[in-house]
Amino acid sequence: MKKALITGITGQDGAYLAEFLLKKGYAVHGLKRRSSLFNTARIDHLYADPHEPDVKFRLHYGDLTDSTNLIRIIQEVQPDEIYNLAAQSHVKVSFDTPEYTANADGIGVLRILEAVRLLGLTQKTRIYQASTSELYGMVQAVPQSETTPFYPRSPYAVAKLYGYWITVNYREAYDMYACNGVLFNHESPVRGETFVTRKITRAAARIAMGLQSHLYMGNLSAQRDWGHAKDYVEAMWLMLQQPQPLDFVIATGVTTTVRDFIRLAFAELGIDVEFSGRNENEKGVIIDLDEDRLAELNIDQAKLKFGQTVVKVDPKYCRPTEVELLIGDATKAREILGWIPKYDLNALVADMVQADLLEVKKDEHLQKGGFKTLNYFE
Ligand code: NDP
Ligand code: GDR
Repeated sequence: MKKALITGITGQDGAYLAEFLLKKGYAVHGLKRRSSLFNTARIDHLYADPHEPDVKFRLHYGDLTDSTNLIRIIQEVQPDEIYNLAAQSHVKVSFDTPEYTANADGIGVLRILEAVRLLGLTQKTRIYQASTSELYGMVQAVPQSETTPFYPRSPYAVAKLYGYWITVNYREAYDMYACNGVLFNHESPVRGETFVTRKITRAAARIAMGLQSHLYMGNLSAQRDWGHAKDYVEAMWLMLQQPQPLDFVIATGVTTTVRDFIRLAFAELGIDVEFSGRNENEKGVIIDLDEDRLAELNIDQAKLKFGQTVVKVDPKYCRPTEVELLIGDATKAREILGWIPKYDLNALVADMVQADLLEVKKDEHLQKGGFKTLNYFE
């Protein structure tokens, strides 16, 4: 039985990857940070009582900023594959916590590679490094592929640039099987609530149900190549099953503005939104309601009004330096890995919006029963 160690197992990708590897028959070990509240909501369905014999899913307390702890866990687990997904992964937050982000997202990668080298596991353990389309930053050429030059635009991207190159360097210097997946944005119903897609789908569902009146956004013109996390974790695994370690771009090849993602999310609920105004004064307004769709989803139309402003701009959500346009060329992954995504943008939006609508309906029941629900929207 193959053993995998996933750092960042409590995050979006970690959860999907753990589920994927367990289905493939792997024993899955995960690195989990200590926190004052449980932080395992995304992987609770995979949990197995560690007191039972032959448990295939185990968690270890650890942190990418603590090398002694990483060495101990890797020594204990002796993994065939390490997926290094742990990171302070929010680009805007990296401007607020640049030093920590560099430590976890940059030097953290070195700590993993060094641990494997020091433990004499270079010929046994294959390593996947979670690299990112943020490396392309300021647009040099589109679509972006494995040969497009990097120009990072945030402390997050600069830290990930170090992670990218130290992975390449250890591969070349020590003959390690280590590779970078340069993944473009990928989302899902368990995407962190402060990333733009989830912020939108969650707010659209709450606005439809009358629990919130509008949504504050940053740069509506940014363009992203959005895929589904379920498709992307399969690509991570495929990268570690090849005869040679190579770096791959993973993307859908379709780019969309934040503004259009908002339109699609509301449209999934039967609400037509149009935008007017410019920059800070831009706003999104309800221009039509699809009565049949609203009825089908049990949404009370009386809570929605034509002309209601549902999107406003707050510059505090803009970044000091922005990445305006990402669109990936995943030809190499298609040709060598045989990787083809199953979800397109419409399927992704539908999956996320429907999941959030269900959550909001649950919240509505709780509120009617006098219970408090999560009410935080940054
Ligand atoms: P999430 O933010 O959902 O998950 C990040 C994970 O890393 C969480 O498990 C988090 O733990 C953990 N983590 C954060 N800091 C540390 C640390 N110092 N030590 C140990 N664990 C830590 O990210 P995603 O799942 O979306 O992304 C996975 C990886 O892929 C990240 O490295 C990200 O930068 C990268 N990436 C993501 C893309 C995307 O579109 N999703 C695209 C390209 C790259 P906790 O739950 O305790 O916070
Ligand atoms: P990104 O994702 O920075 O691409 O990084 P995010 O969803 O945060 O932003 C995408 C784009 O939307 C614009 N935007 C807003 N973003 C947020 N979060 N909140 C807003 O209110 C808002 N309004 C507009 C942003 O300016 C940006 O242009 C994600 C992360 O998962 C990284 O870890 C990963 O490496 C990259 O994707 C690929």
